[in-house]
Amino acid sequence: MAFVEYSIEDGIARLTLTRPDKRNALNDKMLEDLEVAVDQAANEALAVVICGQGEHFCAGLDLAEHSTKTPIEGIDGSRNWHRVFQKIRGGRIPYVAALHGAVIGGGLELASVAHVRVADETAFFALPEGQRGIFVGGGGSVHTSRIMGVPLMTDMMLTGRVLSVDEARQASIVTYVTSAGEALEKATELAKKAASNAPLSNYAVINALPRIRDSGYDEGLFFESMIAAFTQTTPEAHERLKAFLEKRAARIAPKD
Ligand code: 1HE
Repeated sequence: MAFVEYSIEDGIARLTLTRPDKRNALNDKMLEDLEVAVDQAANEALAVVICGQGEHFCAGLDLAEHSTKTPIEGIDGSRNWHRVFQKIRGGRIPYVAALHGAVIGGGLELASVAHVRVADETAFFALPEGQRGIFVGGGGSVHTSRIMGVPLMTDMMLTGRVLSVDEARQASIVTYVTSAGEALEKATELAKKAASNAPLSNYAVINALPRIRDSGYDEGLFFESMIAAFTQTTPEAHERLKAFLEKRAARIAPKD
């Protein structure tokens, strides 16, 4: 039985974590299944929504499996997470995470590699690695810390602080909050919007923006100019710019 269900409709793939009896805790098999689904989406989809079945998005690392590992197996395991998560974070297509219930430990690390995060009001966020005697291993010290900042992440890891969805929004961990049960619908709507962009622009947003953020000021500006020139000289950009000038493209409307 696969622990990640894959479906696709109108170019939007949906990846569902399907281990609700264990609160979608991520074991080695689920990580393998996730990689298969991520690879399939890379070949078929324009954007992806990732979500969890049951009452919770994901309770993090499967602690039962973890406790039986030797140190070197632990390193291999963590590097596996990094490899699979990097396919999400630095792939070709945008991922939107639809979060609800527990978004804990490795679950928050998984959410952190999505490009947009939506949570419903039932969501709560924690990093109880310290309580379990372990450390983040799914890239959280790199990705999650860049999203919420080192001070808040340190606080959560040291004190066991649990964030409500409103606190998560204030910390930019999520950028949309919905009523209970509506995160998936909102995430799908957002994925459709992202999917309608030029694929090269999406690629640049996903792959250039984080690198520019991590580079120096001058290097960042130079890199930006190169990407801007590269994207705006493509036939797709020409056609999209022409469509705007010929009034064939939708106008930006004020927020209602
Ligand atoms: C699990 C896991 C898990 C649940 N590994 N089995 N993550 C954590 O420290 C979070 C631990 N989990 C919890 O705090 C709670 O389970 C929840 C808040 C997520 C959900 O609570 P609840 O009351 O709905 O469920 P439950 O009764 O606690 O759990 C239901 C079952 O799921 C139960 O198994 P059962 O056989 O007794 O039915 C739990 O043992 C099981 N379960 N969470 C294994 N995480 C790459 S490094 C990342 C490092 C981390 O992720 S550290 C954080 C780990």
